[in-house]
Amino acid sequence: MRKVIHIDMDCFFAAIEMRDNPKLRNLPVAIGGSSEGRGVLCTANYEARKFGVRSAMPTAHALKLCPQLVLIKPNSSKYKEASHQIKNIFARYTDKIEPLSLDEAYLDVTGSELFHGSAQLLAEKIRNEIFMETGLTASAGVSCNKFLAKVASDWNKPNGMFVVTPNDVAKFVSQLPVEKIPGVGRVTTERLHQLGIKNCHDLQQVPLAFLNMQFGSFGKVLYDRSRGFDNREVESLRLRKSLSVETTFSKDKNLEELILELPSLEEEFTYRLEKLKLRGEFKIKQLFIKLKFSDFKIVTCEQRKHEDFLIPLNTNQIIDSTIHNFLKDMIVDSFGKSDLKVRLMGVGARFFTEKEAPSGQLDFLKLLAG
Ligand code: TTP
Ligand code: MG
Repeated sequence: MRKVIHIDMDCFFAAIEMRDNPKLRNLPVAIGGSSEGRGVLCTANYEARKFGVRSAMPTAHALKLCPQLVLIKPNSSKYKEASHQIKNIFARYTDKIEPLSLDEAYLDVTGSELFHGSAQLLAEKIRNEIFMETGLTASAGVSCNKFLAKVASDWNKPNGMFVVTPNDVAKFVSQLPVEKIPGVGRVTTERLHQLGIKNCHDLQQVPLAFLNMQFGSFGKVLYDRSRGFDNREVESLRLRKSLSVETTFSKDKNLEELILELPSLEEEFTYRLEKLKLRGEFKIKQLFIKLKFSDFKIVTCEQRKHEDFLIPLNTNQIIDSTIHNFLKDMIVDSFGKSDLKVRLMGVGARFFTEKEAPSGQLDFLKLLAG
């Protein structure tokens, strides 16, 4: 049985601005771009939320809802500093920390013997230390897996905490609205509602095969979460050693056709890497290509030395033409002189671990949350 704590800071950017300027404390405050430049809001304090002001809302619209709204431009260095402070506090209690963004992380505290193993008391201690050392409030969820801990941290927000014990799980999930399941956005919610499925109790009545048919691989996630199941590990950055994406073709491909498929895999890879970047710093050690032939034989080709090419610093477009050509050459190498066609192709990267990471040269992923 795991013990997971999910910590999420309350109206993070806005709370920092209110801390630094107490005059703002009782006013509706939002952080974001100006209404002239078609700006949007990063977040708003709880006072502004009473008027319906929300994250990602166009500033112009927010000002219509709440004309007295105090608008502040983002100060990202301050937010990063507070983010570092809270991560240092987490590190006092566990090394299994999975940051999800600047203000949010999962902590696996299964092995902790503090407070006689009470994760609830430990979460209380962490919230206290955050407040004492940063002047900011955090909310916490405590449970036996990531899903339940995350939902629980939202339960008594702001400045609150909620525990779902193993005995409470069935009762807790059965009344949970489907839109509370992380990953269920507006579109999935609408589709579930059309099917007459409003909460997890309704969802539990639906066979897995039907969910698979309606929602593809997300069907299994819905099936599990509606029962309170989630066996994903808390993945600390140090544990993350590689990232790969692959695709199985509906019809087997020859060499030329494989190369035509490369850009879409590169795009998917870039997208996944961008998402990882939000959680920390990753330095690529080695790229690789994987091919599975029609006889199911697998061939991989790895870049031998990272000095083989230099990835331009500070580029947003991670896969440029140099890397594209490099991957293309690896596909040609892996394919060799085969008479067979290929049913699956993958593109991946292995990362430097913290200890191995060279300084400087491969620093192209200087990351937001790092
Ligand atoms: P959240 O934790 O989603 O929001 P929050 O901390 O402001 O409010 P809550 O009390 O509901 O947790 O996001 C954390 C910070 O990330 C937020 O303060 C601003 C930033 N952010 C954006 O810049 N854009 C966005 O669309 C969102 C959702 C957040
Ligand atoms: Mg938050």
